[in-house]
Amino acid sequence: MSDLEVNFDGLVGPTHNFAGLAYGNIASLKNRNSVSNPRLAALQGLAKMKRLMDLGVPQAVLPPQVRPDLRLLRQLGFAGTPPIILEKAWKSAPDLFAMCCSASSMWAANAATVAPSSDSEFGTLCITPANLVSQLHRHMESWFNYRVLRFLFANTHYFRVNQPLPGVSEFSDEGAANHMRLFLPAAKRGLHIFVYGMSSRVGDYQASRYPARQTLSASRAVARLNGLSQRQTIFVRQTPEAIDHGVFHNDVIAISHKNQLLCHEKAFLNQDVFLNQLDTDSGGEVEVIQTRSEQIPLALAVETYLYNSQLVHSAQGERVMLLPQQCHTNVQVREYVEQELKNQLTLDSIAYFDLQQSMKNGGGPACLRLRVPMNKAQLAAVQGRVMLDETLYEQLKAVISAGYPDRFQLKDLTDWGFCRHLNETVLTLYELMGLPSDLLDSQLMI
Ligand code: SUG
Repeated sequence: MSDLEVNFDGLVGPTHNFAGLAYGNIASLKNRNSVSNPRLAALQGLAKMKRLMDLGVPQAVLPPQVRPDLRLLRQLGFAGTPPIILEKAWKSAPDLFAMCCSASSMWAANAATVAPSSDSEFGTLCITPANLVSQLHRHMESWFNYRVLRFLFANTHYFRVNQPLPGVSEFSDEGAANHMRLFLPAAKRGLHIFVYGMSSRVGDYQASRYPARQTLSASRAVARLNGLSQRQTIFVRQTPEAIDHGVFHNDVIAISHKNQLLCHEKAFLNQDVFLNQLDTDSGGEVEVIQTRSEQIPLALAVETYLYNSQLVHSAQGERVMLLPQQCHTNVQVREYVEQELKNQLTLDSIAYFDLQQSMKNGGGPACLRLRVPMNKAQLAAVQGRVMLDETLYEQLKAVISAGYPDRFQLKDLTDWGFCRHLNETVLTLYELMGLPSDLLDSQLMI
């Protein structure tokens, strides 16, 4: 049985910034070029991890990646020593420079899609890292994620880490942000919902304003790679209307936990048909809570990131919902959560988090974590010192407080001395987390 659900959160890196890189992600576009605070961003993310740990929910940390990514800048034709590469890129291609400096690996929900061993025909915990091909600043995370995951989940008796899908638009994959695993208590099995945004069928209604990021071909391939049978999977498409309102990933409009599915009524194309299929395929075991547009309009759901919340069971068995602070500030959303959802989801408590630095880039609580359902033996087989405990928490906090800038703009990274200082800080984090420094060699390439 995969009786634990471990949250692996991406630790925010020291170059966290607002470059407005993510077209279709309204918050990212809106905050383009505002001054960021990487230290605060990392501490806000760490505080969320600590809260989960205190609730008795197993919490792990994924390391930040090194930025600027000199390997990528070289691959794009910028040659010379690091200071020369940075200067050339900044002056002649500031957009590319910004992409190579993004700290977006913090949003671990996009790192991979996971199937527990109890669901997979391979009998191992299966992980398929996402190729993230829809945007360069995210694509560069993919190969590195693969290597980190291969390190953490190296024990092939328990784990299988696949390679990311081929890096072409037909297989555009953004990981667990477009995947929901439900658990059916009576049947004692998982049911996996794969959500895609793009149909390649001629004549199909497509989003017109913003691009869709996940394809059906990718979702089907991930299901195969993770050893999931037809009986265990449902593939459903996002509504183009939602995408055009800024729902660039499914986890901005739907959330699942155990056998509960909470979603907006505009989340899925032909939603009634999908929900009927879900009911049939689950033998009536899934409890669905749908929000009507009169209760929360799509635009408000996106603005407050209501669905980008986390639903967890504490060690004491309490049901807790963790939401972004924005859901508390907005009265309409707060009343909906506290007066309706609390009963419908039978919540014992509700907690709001200040994740403003991540939210300004369109990343809420759920974006920051990759859920890994596993059992105790598998958890014990994870390599590295990545499980959060009091000591690791204090150590990470100290390194962040001492080494991360509290005021940051992209231009700061044209100073190679400053970059090296940040790289040292990242290396210290790797040491603390028991991760081999050679994982970083390809990115440092000094
Ligand atoms: O891919 N933002 C990320 C946010 C990812 C949120 N993840 C989930 N929904 N699971 C994205 O759009 C903005 C970076 C910038 O503009 O600098 C960015 O990449």
